[in-house]
Amino acid sequence: MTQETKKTLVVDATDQAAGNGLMSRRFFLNSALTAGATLATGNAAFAQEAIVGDGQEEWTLMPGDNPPEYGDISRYEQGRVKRFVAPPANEMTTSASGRTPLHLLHGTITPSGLHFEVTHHGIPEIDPDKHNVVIHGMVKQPLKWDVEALENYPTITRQYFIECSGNSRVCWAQPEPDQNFMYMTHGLVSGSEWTGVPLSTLLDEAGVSPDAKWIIAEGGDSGALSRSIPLDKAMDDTMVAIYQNGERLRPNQGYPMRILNPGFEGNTSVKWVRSLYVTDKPVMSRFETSKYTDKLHNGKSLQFSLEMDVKSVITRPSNAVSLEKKGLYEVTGLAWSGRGKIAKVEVSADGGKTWAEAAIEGPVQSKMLTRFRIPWMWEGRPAVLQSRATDEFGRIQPSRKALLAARGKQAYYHYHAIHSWSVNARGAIRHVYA
Ligand SMILES: Nc1nc2c(c(=O)[nH]1)N[C@H]1C(S)=C(S)[C@@H](COP(=O)(O)O)O[C@H]1N2
Ligand SMILES: [Mo]
Repeated sequence: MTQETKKTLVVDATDQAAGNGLMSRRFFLNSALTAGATLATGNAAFAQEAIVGDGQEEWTLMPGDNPPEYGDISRYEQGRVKRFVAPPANEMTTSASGRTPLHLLHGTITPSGLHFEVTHHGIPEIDPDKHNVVIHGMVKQPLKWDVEALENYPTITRQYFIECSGNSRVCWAQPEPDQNFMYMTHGLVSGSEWTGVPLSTLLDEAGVSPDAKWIIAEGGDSGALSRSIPLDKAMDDTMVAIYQNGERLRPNQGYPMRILNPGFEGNTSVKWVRSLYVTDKPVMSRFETSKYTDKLHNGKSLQFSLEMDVKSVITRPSNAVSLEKKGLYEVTGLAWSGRGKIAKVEVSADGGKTWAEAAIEGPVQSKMLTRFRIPWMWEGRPAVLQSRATDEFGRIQPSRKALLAARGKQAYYHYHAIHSWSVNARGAIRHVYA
């Protein structure tokens, strides 16, 4: 006997928060579930007798495998992987990236195996017994540590995002909006829990000269990637990270130790760090001159635009799915700011004409991904879904038009405009410029 328990959902005008079906962020709590509303993507109804199927699936008949020494994901989830982007064949570079599939993930912590990576000279295989980081230059006493020595210090554990400032760069000048799901537009940002020693602790021990202003961090990879970090930052929240999500760093994330500069462009978070040279001027390395500088309209370039911007993106729904039927959906995504906490995320379903405030999952953490969500009643009409983040300093994510006007199409790094997903009457979703 099948019981018809679904009631029709009565949508009160007061539940509507903005045009084209956006509901109050409290809608799920207040009315939807008590009114018996079902999500358009929700459960299928079932007959009482069929609750547990016929009980004959093979995994119910025999004990399963013994636990492995290191757990892996289900073999049915093996498609949830990064996208590897190799250097273009015509370019004299070894830079490559692996991009996080944000559209397949939830929460705010990126699984370590899916953290994006950018490596300009490949991934060195470092023996931790033969690797040290040294602090030298304008200090009283040069010092060095291997990873075991760092373990003896009081560590701090914090959640931070890392974003490559080249993330979303296809959105600057590419005439057609990129449709590679989210890999190419947003896959160079990830969030992790990092554990390490505050750099200030190590600098204090070495005794920094009062005239010092910069720290030159150099990696132990074959290209010795180096970046200049302002001393103020180094004394504030920079850390030498040795753990990621509770385990030692992965080789691609900088094993056995890396610099982590919270909120700064990813390139400054030097992996495999081996040298921290204290000095009074920046080093002007390749990665702060020919790369990671921002070309302006007038042909000049901005250097040391280190802090990441306020940014957000809807991860679901996205162009990786299409809406099968009309009804209630949850729109969710991520927001972040390189300066501090996210204060507010607004969502629009009508291409920015009207906005509703999304619910934010707390506690919100500074310089970390923040998840937002809002209910949306899709009536089968065309829609343009957008999210717009504001940080605690009042920085608001700009429209693409405003960002292009301010920075010009020659810009390459630090793209952070509002991202738009268009939904057509059949429920197909595409990335659009709006
Ligand atoms: N030594 C070294 N550090 C490096 C890189 C590198 O190629 N070599 N890539 C940088 C770049 S461009 C970015 S965006 C971040 C990415 O950090 P992740 O690979 O852990 O995500 O690492 C930075 N640190
Ligand atoms: Mo980067």
